Amino acid sequence: MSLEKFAIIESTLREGEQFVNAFFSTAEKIQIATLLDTFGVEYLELTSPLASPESYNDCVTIARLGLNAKILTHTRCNLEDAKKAVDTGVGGVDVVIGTSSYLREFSHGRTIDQILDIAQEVVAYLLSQGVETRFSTEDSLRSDVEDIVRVYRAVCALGVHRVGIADTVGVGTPRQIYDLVARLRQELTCDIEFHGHNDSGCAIANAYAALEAGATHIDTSVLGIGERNGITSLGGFIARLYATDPALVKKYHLPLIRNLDSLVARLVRVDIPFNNYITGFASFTHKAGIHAKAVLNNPATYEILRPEDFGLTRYIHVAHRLTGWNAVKGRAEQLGLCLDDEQLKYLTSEIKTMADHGRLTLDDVDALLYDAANSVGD
Ligand code: HCA
Ligand code: CU
Repeated sequence: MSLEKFAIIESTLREGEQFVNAFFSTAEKIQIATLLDTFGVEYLELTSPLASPESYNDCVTIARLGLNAKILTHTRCNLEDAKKAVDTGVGGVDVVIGTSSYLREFSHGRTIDQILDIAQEVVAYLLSQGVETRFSTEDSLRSDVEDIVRVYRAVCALGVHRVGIADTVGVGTPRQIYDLVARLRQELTCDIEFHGHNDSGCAIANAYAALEAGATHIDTSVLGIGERNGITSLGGFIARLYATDPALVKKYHLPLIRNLDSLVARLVRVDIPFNNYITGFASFTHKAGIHAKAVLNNPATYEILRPEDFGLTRYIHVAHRLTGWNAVKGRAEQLGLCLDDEQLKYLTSEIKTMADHGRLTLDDVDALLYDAANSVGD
């Protein structure tokens, strides 16, 4: 497994801009880019300079910010686009062309032989300009493997830095991705990037499988925003790696995930989903009595992510009918109240009965605990 050596290509400012609600002003792009850079991603991918005049200017501006992350832009695989990309002064260019029969037939209309020619022409040009160069096939999962291997071999022979595979429609399973990357790893000496959409919920697992099979670069976006329902989420990918071994992500400034998720959610006008990795509002909330008891004794019983490492805190939810007396005791201790075990057990049964009749709040529970503590000795 090559999990230790990987880089993140953060595409919130490219794939993320393709999310239905996304519109980022130049100032907002700079804010996102700067925060991602402080977080520690190795690359930032920006929208094609051909998309609009402002997109061109934004590439120039962000390339000149002097960030640690390498600035990439993303274009179609033709010479005109590649030249414009180089003109912006970015450090690298990601080119992509569709190789599936769907895209060959219904999008650009080229044959594999024509793709081979244009790929070599564009890659040779980009390399001659001294920029880091990546060549990727769109819809790789629905392309003929032998076709894409042939094209990758040709660009690899020219010295391309990276080839990319893109699960453009989110159809791949972890096993398919693993097998495809493993095959490419055998065939090629250059780096391998994976870009995966999340239409069937596999984007994070697929990115992880790609790494296990020898991929070196993974595309992400904050909250996973992108075309349709998006791609591998930055926070989710980090959670996946951390769960394997926290050392894998110690190069990143983990507490900034919360800032990144909040910033991007605000800018694209969505709430952070309740079940989001790390930053969902319920991500570190424990509810059932059995869970609460064990977590109070040792959080590792039910937590593979330590909230402290992400600048977050756990919450034990006590105001409901699944609660247990250890959780109630924990709450009484937080409030500095002196109640013995018998009282706590009695109060727990009271809470359960009250909760059977409707929603309880923490204030309701606190009031009960305060009353009981104040009446001691009455
Ligand atoms: C796109 C398609 C793309 C490209 C991915 C890549 C995809 O919207 O341009 O360059 O690796 O999912 O295929 O995002
Ligand atoms: Cu994509």
